[in-house]
Amino acid sequence: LKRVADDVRTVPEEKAPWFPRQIKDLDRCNLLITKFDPDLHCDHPGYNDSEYRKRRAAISELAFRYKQGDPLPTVEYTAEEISTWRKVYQQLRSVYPSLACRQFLDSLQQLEDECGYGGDCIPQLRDVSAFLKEKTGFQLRPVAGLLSARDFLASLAFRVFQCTQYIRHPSSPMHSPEPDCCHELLGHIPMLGDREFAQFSQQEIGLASLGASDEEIEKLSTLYWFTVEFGLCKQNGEVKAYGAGLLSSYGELVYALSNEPEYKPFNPEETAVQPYQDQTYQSVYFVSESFEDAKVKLRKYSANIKRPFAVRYDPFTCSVEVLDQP
Ligand code: HBI
Ligand code: FE
Repeated sequence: LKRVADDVRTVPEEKAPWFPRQIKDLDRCNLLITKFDPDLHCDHPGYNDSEYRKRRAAISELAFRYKQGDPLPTVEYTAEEISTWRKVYQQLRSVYPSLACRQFLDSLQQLEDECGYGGDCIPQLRDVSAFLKEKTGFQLRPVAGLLSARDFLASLAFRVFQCTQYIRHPSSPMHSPEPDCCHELLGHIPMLGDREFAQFSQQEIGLASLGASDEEIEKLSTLYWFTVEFGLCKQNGEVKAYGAGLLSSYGELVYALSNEPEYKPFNPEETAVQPYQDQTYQSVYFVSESFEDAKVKLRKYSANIKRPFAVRYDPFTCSVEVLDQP
């Protein structure tokens, strides 16, 4: 691979959409999708609750003001918020041992032992980020809500996970139409504490997305949906959940493993074009033969994404090098 110097570049990648080259460029990856915003959507459980919306706005403000490198903001959660967290935590915790994959369980145990996870308080992003940094090099960044797929995926290339800090409305503790801290802290964080999963998120999803066409982003985002969010895998002859959307929603977790929905073998070419909906439970789930199998197949898929350039992450400078095609 030959490195293309900026001044002699024959501009192949300038035809590609802009993408972050340095970790501080993530300050520009902030396109929010207002699809589920409680201020705008009358079926959001918080729509008629002005106190809730005010609280959400205050927590969003912390994310809007955040710049890469700032200390992560802490939130003093109210008794009501902690009570919502406790309900979610206790109900999910009781079914994890039988329904969650081994990597998730191992990592959650460490979070309980070393990072204060439990029903009594909502973990702070600052503590969780320090934990992840030590385990897998991932760090957190606060975000005000659902981000565009392109911006969200790009941050993974830098081992940065964009994390919401508000909590779902107390009227519906078992489900949230949008990501909230229960989804992030219970669904995503334990998996990001697994080295293999962290590597796969950065490499096969994050780096693969940089400068990709809109069509490719759409497909990667669908793959993300059916793996990182709703993936199932076999372990010791049993089907287990590793997707964060499942591991943070009691109702859907039980449903997904109930034999009621349709199951298909995970195959990236097919999975990437499977239609899905984000309003209610999935009607189909993709099952991989093992955790390893999902990784290997996704790696093969993303190696075939066509781009006029290649990218390589330099962990010393936290930046992405752009290389001409080998
Ligand atoms: N934004 N904040 C946030 N959290 C997510 O989990 C998330 C997102 N945007 C898009 C997304 N997830 C995925 O569904 C894919 O589109 C990448
Ligand atoms: Fe998610």
